[in-house]
Amino acid sequence: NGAAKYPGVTPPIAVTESTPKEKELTASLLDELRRQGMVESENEAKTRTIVLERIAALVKKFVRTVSLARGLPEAAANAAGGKIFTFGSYRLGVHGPGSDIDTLCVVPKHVSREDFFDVFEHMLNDTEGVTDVSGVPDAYVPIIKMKILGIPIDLVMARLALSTIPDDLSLQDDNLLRNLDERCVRSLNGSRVTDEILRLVPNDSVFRDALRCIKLWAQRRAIYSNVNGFLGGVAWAMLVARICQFYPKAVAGAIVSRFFIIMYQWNWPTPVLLKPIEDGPLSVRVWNPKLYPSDRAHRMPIITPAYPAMCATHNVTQSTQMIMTGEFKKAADIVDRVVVGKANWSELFAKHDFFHRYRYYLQIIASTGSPELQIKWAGTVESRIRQLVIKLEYVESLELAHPFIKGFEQVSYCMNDEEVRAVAQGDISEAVAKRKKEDIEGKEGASAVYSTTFYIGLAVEPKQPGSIGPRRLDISYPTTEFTKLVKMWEKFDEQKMGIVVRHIKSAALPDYVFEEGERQPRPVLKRPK
Ligand code: 3AT
Ligand code: MN
Ligand code: MN
Repeated sequence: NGAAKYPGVTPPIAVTESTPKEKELTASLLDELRRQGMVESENEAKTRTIVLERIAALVKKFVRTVSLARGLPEAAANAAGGKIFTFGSYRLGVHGPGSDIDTLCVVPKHVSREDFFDVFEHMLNDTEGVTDVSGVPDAYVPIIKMKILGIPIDLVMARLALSTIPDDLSLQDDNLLRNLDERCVRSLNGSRVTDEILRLVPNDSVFRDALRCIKLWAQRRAIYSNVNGFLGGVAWAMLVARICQFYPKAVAGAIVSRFFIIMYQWNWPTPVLLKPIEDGPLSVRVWNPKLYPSDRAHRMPIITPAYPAMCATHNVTQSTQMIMTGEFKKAADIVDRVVVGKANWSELFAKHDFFHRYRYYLQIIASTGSPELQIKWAGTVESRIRQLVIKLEYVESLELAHPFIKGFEQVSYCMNDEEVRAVAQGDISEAVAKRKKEDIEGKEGASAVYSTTFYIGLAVEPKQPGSIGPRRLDISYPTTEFTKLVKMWEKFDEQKMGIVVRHIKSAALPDYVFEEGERQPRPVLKRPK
């Protein structure tokens, strides 16, 4: 029985070995990925190993210290253990030179979350080579961010209902989740999901190479972002894993070439599953469109393989689905041409054309007077942008609302309130744009304004033949509703935070959205008669 040999919810499509031609294509694809700077040097890889050894040792020291403080005898404190697991791109083996290392530390039951943000955070601060330590204990997944030897680390923690954490502990058993704090269950999830994905692909190195390629493609095409309604790293990984399951013997080039056409033709909302959804020991929700209307609303469900199964693509909207489908098609066509020798792999990684594509754009400008507050405010605004996109999708004559995947940050030095107001509205005069920090130092009434501008491209339906007059696009309702929505944030303060939505023609896009030389020369303005 061939089917049972391979992981997946269906038998593979083909179990044949790749052809010499496909192997050749794979070699040229991997060459291209190296040319694109996607692969780190041996030295960097070594540093990462050293960093991980350091974290592992620090976690053990932390557990021992707390154990002793709780009155455990020396022998028991030494046996208490403590273990780290990695997840994210590093665990999948698809990290780039600038990537962080996402790390989970698992501690025994007598070590608390308070200890983590108190004892451990202090310990980190006192350790040489560790810099930029910052704990966020009240996050949905509480986290300590830091750098070790310059490499960014995201560290989360889970406290298990065990008195010791042995070095060979595996997190696969769902029963480990019993009686845990919700935050611990969430912290364990990232690692359990990545481990399960790796367990469910037939060949790790084929999966890695193919995923590296898909990640780079999605980043270049500006469709790599979970918050904005596209797909994040975990979702892209699961899609590639599913294609690997369909072709267990194929090489990476073959996986990539099948990927785009299969995803283009996928019969959404049929979910992408790497294994059957299972029930488990907790009373938590498992993704189930038959039971939950909100799960039924998922347009491109891609379901995580570890219990409790969740949808990794909750944020996809009608517009972002259309955009991704269009990108799958374009990529499939490029790959077809690569296969027959009429195109180069580099074409697949061409930069997106977001700022050339539309005639009208919405600018969403979030501003405050301090860098710390700005991070929080801009993050809040960004996380609500998909609500604006959904409302825009209801506007008659709007075909599509295309959110760009990142905001543009600026600092403007203003001499007075009038300038501050203008900047918050998106009007940065030449005088303000030129001003430097030193220019306002010590000046009374002067201040810095931090702003982050997000963009949404608007595709307007072509005018119906025979209709009279210009097409009117009324977006006042969605934009007003959106401003109201972001102002409902519990920490919103009208005095300190600004939010402005305005629509502009493409010619009014600021230079900073373009790369050097990317902008087409502007048409010469007609002189008024
Ligand atoms: P990079 O190579 O680091 O850019 P990555 O896939 O590792 O890519 P992240 O480090 O941002 O991306 O995320 C790794 C995992 O951490 C993915 C997800 O399980 C978890 N994660 C990321 N952001 C959040 C968040 N805001 N809340 C909860 N979990 C998150
Ligand atoms: Mn990461
Ligand atoms: Mn991270």
